[in-house]
Amino acid sequence: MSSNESGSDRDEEVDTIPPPPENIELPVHLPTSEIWEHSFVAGLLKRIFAASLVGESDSQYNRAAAAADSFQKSLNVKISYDEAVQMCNLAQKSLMRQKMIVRLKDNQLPLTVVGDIHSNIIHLRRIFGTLGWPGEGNNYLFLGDYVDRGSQGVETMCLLLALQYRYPTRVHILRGNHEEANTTLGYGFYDECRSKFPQDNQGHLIWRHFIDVFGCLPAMAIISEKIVCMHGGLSPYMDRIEDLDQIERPCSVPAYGILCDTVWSDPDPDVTGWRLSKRWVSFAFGGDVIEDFCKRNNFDMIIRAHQITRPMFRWGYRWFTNGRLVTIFSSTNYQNNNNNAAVASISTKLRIHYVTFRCRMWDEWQVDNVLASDTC
Ligand SMILES: [Mn+2]
Repeated sequence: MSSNESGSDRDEEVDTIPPPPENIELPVHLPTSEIWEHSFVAGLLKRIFAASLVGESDSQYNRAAAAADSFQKSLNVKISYDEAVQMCNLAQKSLMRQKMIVRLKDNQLPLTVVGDIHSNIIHLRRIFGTLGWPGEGNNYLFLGDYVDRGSQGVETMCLLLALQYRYPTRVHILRGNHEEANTTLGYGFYDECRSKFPQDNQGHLIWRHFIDVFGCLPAMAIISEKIVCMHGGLSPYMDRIEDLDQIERPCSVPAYGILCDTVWSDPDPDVTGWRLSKRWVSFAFGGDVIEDFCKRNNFDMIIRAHQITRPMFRWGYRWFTNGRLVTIFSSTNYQNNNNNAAVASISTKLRIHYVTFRCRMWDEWQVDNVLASDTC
């Protein structure tokens, strides 16, 4: 595969939300040896798959609420404190069976790579409804940033953890910079836990459980030895990929170093080499760094998430360095930006096809009138 070749694939646009499967029996397409059967996990998945949408039609954003987008709507599913605790406990064990770097083989293709979700569980379900429910023949790799900046981080996290538990060879979830105590304290997930579980100290305790899970998440995936995926980007401290494998989990994301950069750094077309990041954490790196890294490690390309910039609003993804790196962002209407969103689908022949999900407000708003957000 050459990365330019994959860039020329015809893109597909999707602007409908498929209904949840009518038969909410979970798919049994896979051999039973690949399914970790657990009645609690299966029950939770069925409930989330079958849940209806509820709109906040009284809001001042009536028009948007009527649109079939995530904006001002939520998924009607209630997860109890005990259920969330149980899911976290199971997830930790499941995640710790994997290494810090997940190595996906040819028999784990086709694979859909998904970028930032940020608590937008409705859009997450829309992705599954369009590209196939997990366990039905399509595999998934998530690049982190599941929580914060939205209202259903608990539900999003429980859905992803349940899927990873049930289909451990078919669903993989990596760590983003928001899967960390400090970030969740500042961007909404901690407050969401407190408001959803107000009794006693349950909100704080459930947040602690999720933080323990975050500490177990792997930080990088390598697909067929050719495509490397992470949330943020490269690190000047990482000579060889294997350096990341040396970090012991559970762990927090430190203020500097390989793991910090893997979840925080960004490519920058105006930079040569390394420069301190405008985020005040980690670095920005240039195209020369990307080329050098791919050559040294024999990779074709890098797929990462972590950013939504104005040029990405139309298609949800953006190329750097002649297609050697691509950024994907997978949540529509992020922070009311009316942006479209994309996922990258990788075929069994390692050809990449981008699917853009249309934000319902896209046609009605002029992109020039809204502020670009550069931080995720
Ligand atoms: Mn991020």
